[in-house]
Amino acid sequence: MSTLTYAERAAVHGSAVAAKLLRLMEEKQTNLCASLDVRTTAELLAIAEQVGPHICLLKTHVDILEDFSMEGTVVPLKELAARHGFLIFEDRKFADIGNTVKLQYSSGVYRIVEWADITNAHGVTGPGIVRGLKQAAEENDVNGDAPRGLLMLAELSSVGSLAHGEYTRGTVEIAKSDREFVIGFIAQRDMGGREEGFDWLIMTPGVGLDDKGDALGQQYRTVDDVVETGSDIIIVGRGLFGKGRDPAREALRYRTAGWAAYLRRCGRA
Ligand code: S5P
Repeated sequence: MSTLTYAERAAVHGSAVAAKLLRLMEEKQTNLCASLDVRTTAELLAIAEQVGPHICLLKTHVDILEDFSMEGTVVPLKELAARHGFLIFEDRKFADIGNTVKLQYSSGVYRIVEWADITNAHGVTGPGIVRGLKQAAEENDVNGDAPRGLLMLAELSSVGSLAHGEYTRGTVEIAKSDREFVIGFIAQRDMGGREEGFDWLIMTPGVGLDDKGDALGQQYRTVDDVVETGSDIIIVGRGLFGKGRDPAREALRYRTAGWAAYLRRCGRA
């Protein structure tokens, strides 16, 4: 795993969006990504406002929202992102042939490519998925001011996941097909690649300090555990806002734990 600081990595990173994210992590001193699986735009924006000062990234599942619209949801969310200084990650988990995912990324109700800095994809369909998504990202970025990055789903947090062994290795090979657009992985541990010149960001969901899991197969690991095994960004959802929790307080708690674990890993603690 990387023992460099986020600032050191930002300075030389080949992806504009990864460099931007790493820079703001260092400036804000946070490696926390808030995952807000909520049903209404009002809830999304209210929690985003509370956790905004503590996060580097906000992860959405916009297809859960009952009232999504570009004007009502995306515009205020982008305003919050600019005000608090965080990027937006739509957890779309694309999993189709290149031509189809290109359309899913750029059209329909959500037009994800227009507003999400980062999205993600499964490797199951092969490297065409990266090419299709990249074409949509390039076509959207006509002015060169909308850099986009893709994470590949190398491993999953849920019980009985099939994403391990050969599947994970194959997904890492797909990630190597595009050095600039693929910025890293959703994974539970480091995925290597540094000897070949890759500096992938590892983002890890399934993080919780108070619960072990849920009734539907989710499994939680602690902040220290995931950062020690190579996670660069901790993704926390219900740990922040579930069970009547106070999102601002919990975000500060996870942020503090995540930053301390990162400093220890870099030998700076
Ligand atoms: O392996 C995974 C990958 C993802 S992206 N396991 C996950 O749980 N996720 C996502 O992370 C999931 O879709 C959800 O949005 C979030 C975890 O939410 P929590 O409430 O369990 O922290």
